[in-house]
Amino acid sequence: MQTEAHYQGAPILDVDPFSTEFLTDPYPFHEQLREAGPVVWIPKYKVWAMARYEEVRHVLDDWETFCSSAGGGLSNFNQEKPWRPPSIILEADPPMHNRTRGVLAPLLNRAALNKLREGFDEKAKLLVDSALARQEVDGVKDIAEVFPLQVFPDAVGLQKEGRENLLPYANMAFNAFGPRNELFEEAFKEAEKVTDWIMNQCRREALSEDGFGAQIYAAADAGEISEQEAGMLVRSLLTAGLDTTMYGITSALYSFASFPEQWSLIRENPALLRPAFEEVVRFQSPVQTFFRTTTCKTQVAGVPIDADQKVLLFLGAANRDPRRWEAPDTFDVRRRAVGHVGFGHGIHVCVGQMVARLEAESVLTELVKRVERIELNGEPVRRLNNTLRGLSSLPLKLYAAD
Ligand code: OVM
Repeated sequence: MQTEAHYQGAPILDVDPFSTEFLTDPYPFHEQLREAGPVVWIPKYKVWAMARYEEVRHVLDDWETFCSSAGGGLSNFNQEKPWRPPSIILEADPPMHNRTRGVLAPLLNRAALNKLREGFDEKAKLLVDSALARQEVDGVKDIAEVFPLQVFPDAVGLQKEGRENLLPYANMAFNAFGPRNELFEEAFKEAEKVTDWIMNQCRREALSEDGFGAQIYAAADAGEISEQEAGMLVRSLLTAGLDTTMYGITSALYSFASFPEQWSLIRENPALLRPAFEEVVRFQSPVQTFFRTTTCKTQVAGVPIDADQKVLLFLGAANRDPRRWEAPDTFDVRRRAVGHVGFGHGIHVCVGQMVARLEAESVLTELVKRVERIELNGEPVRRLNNTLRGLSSLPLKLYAAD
């Protein structure tokens, strides 16, 4: 790595944010990116990068200059064919974005989700029953990957058969935000079979009559969107709604196993549980990066940026920017973590964030009630992904409260 050279007045950083080295331990690279300057040029991918909180927020606020319709990943849809028809919400600008978001948002707000809470809590209780019975569990394979699969596909209204395609599809989509590296190629090995199943489940006839899917089609019946757009919004839920929450719950379990005194704080004061999950999202940033594309010549912090350029936003680095956060590398459930950009920010801020919170709160509430201590019981195994940061295995030992 080197920082001496400059490009259009900005430091050049010769890093590969999608390399094994970077993804395994991003923190030293994040610091280097933040300290190099407010805007950095990454020659390997010919992209502008921002890792400081202020600039990341600024770009996310200015959706007219930094658009999403050219893709949320490295690929520039103005120049390259997307791997799938672009999302009509994530990869769309106003006015289209507002119309599609207007359909999804009311289904996923806190009031609407309250109807799901009881069912989620029951499932969480059963899951913690069996985890406690075993005492030694894998936090990923036995909890974080299990719970979302027990609640989310049912909430959407999916058939039971073929649900094993959901995770591979999400893994494809999140790797596809990065370059065509080995992670990308590996994820796409069964792309056709997985994609076919997903697209089939997006049809009205494949969905139950009482889930998010049916509610999306009701918006088509009401004339807010077309029938085809309804299918595309179901696809968005299936893409963004499952893997992300698994990574979120994994992040929570990993944080509390690593910092047991923080678990004790929540046990003593369960009111801390909600703010604690925000701190988990800030501290671990399960979604590490997103891209925007410039719609015109602009400048950020004095650095001129041409039109049609890709801008890489390091959400995870912004969430640990010492310019914004006190002791940013300390996991502290008592801090005010609100304002983190782990769910993004601005018009594209995660529309499903209340589902994520509800799932995490269900699991953590049950654990807080019944588990005195969560101990690491072996080496966690990292799962690398071009966008998501998480684990494939998290050996834990649970100590029941009496
Ligand atoms: C989508 C979508 C939305 C957010 C994240 C995401 C793959 C996808 O609309 O398909 O990640």
